[in-house]
Amino acid sequence: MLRTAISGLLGIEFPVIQGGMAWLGDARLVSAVSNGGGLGIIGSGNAPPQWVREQIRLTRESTNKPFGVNIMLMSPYLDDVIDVVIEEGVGIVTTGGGNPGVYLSRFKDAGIKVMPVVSSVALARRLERGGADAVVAEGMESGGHIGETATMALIPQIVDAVKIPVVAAGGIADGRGLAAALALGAAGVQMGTRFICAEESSAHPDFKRKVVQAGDRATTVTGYSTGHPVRSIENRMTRQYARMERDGAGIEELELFGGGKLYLGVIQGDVENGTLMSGQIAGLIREVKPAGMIIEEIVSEAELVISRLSRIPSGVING
Ligand code: TUI
Repeated sequence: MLRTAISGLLGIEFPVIQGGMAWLGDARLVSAVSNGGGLGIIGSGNAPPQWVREQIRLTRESTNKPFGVNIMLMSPYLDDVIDVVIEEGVGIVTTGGGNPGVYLSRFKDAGIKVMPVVSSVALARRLERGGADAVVAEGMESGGHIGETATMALIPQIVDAVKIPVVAAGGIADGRGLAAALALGAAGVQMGTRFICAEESSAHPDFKRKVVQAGDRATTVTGYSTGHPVRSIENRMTRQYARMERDGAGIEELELFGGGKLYLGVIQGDVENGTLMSGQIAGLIREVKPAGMIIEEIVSEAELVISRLSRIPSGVING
């Protein structure tokens, strides 16, 4: 059940993809997600190319299922990371944080399936023309670097604009979300925040606790003034950053202040002074559990929701 165009394209059992989170998308989480029938994605973020190569090799030691690498287009090591991904024979790439148009042919020539993460109809159209195999359409409910449009509005507009499969991301953490995404025309979902709280995630236990304890209004967006808005859990770091933005700090000063804060928060566990990138759906997450169980539960819940909806007699809603 629940096989879609995306499970066929990627060779995975369930249409559930793990977002390529910087530092957290390491071999342990990626292999757990892929072994659970989803698609694990190594999050290259700003990491040096050696780290990415090592994670690719470690992942292969722990799974023979498909997995991918997310390439963060603002990385200072971008070209070297692309070389590593091609040299290592990775089969699937997602991109984030920019327009991957100029790199598409390099990936395609290497036989890599490419799924850029987009937050607008215009970019989805352009990348389809450039040869993208699918797009991940990411709403502004997501954690990390975000666009402007919410998932509920973005997905059907992108679905109508392109012929390639569309994966929905942003604000999805359970089977209701997966069913809703399918109803909007998506072929699957990508989840980041839900997998922060996978048992196999290397997120610091204090960061996992912050996500589990988060309510619906726990996150905030900083960085509009730099052109790179980022959603994270509100803490001393985001309040200080917002104060600096209000006081007219320049991009350089803000970038200097923000530098290294993601690792500090999510790996080292400094939940007040670090950046805790997380989506709005953190409020729905109540416990840490194994990645395989997360996937199993979301798929079986989506199947239940879909079968309930399909049995609704016309005119009776929620009956
Ligand atoms: O990329 C993400 N989310 C991210 S990247 C990231 S790395 C980071 N690390 C430290 C500080 C700041 C960032 C954290 N979260 N999501 C995919 C995504 N891509 N969302 C939005 C976009 C996007 C933005 C602009 C895609 C294309 C784009 O194109 C602009 C253009 O040139 O057309």
